[in-house]
Amino acid sequence: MKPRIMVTRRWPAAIEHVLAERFDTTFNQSDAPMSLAQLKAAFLDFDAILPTVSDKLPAAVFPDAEVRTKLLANFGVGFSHIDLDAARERGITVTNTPGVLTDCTADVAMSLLLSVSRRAGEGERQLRAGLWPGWCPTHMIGTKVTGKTIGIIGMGRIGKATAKRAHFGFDMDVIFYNRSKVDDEEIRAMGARQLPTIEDVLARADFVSLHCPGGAENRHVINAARLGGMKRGAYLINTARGDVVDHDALIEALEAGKIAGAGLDVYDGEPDVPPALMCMENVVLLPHLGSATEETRADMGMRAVENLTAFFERRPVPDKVA
Ligand code: 8YV
Repeated sequence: MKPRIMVTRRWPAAIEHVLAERFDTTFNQSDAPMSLAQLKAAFLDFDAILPTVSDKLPAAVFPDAEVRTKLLANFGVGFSHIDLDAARERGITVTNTPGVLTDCTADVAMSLLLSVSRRAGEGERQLRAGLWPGWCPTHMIGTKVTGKTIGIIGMGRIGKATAKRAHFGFDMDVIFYNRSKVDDEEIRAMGARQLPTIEDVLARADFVSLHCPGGAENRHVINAARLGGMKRGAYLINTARGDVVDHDALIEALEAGKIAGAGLDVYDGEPDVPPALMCMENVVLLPHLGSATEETRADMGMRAVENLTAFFERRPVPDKVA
């Protein structure tokens, strides 16, 4: 008998085909995420659930009764939407999809950095509205990127890929904060300097790019005090998780002109975005596009398939996080 699996969102056809072939697969047919009640029920009916970042799985969603689910194979590298302790308590294995979305997410970080500093969103809005007054020496002047300092918070795979793009592509100096020591060939090749505290990085960087995980531990890592400690006129880029930034404090720092702008791909409580941010010209807002390329979504799907296959063949799962 094939394992029964629940896929919470629709995926590219090729991935769905592989899943349907290998497993007894149920796809959530709705375009909307499943409700908490539906997710809770799924734990009783399916051997594995394949959630995404749009499925919140706090402890309350895990049923108290004996569950059928033995594996949560998350589509995505970030898993702060899943309560790992609740999973462990019920003997449920959790996997993610690391590595395959590194490049595309770093690309989005750089495109936010370039767009916000060169006022691309604002310029495009003006042009489309038919309001472009024509070329003029003082029209929509932005900030030069080449040769500036980028501060990376969280030097994991995506942080490093972003740093490489910034350094080798734009001649930027790289400074970074990471909880544990990072010292390898790639770091040395970039001349990247690890600083002891987040404050040290914020005080020196012209662009701060966030690449740490979300969840309780990093909630509001970027708060009012830290925004206050950024260089005046610096930019904040977030492709990590929305809860890493205190959005109210960010709005205040932007309104006060303390920082020059922000480029955001993720939001606390997404898809809701604070209305104040929507009205700001110096903010570039993307709808969580980090991994959204055909190639990467296919790779993420296949990585989840590998985890599922290994698990049900009783082999070690490649990407176990709990
Ligand atoms: C994914 C992401 O699209 O992988 C992650 O952690 O943030 C995104 O790029 C999303 O998680 C899909 O579940």
